[in-house]
Amino acid sequence: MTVTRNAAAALVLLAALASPRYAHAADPCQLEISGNDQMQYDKQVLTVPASCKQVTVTLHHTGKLPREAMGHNWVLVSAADFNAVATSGTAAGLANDYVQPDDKRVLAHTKTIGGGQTTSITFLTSVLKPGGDYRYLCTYPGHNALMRGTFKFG
Ligand SMILES: [Cu+2]
Repeated sequence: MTVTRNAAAALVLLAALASPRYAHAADPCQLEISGNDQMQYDKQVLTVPASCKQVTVTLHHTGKLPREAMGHNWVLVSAADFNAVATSGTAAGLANDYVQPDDKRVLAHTKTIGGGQTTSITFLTSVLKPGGDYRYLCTYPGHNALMRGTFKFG
């Protein structure tokens, strides 16, 4: 991946906006993440303070490809369950949004969307332990190799 000078400058700006000084400007319990046609999320880490009773994650697909070809979702798991959930998600298929129905290892998940679409999921943080080791991933077949990140709570 090539990071241009402008992109680097934009990242510095985003980092500045995300600093505590500007915390009042955005609800820390509302998170945004994007996926693209290059099979990438735009964030490798999402952080939520322990004070959030519930969290909303909004996923944007900024690409153009349909969900059958480049579908993305956002699935939250304990780090230890990452590989098992990725495998059973693939088997579950698009009709189930690549998540096995009633999979207790899945702490939260969005629908699977295609280019230009947006979806969101709101969940209670009572399913999480502050300081726990959590990951998120896209369970569309093969995507978790690139589309993964760390979810920090508390
Ligand atoms: Cu994906």
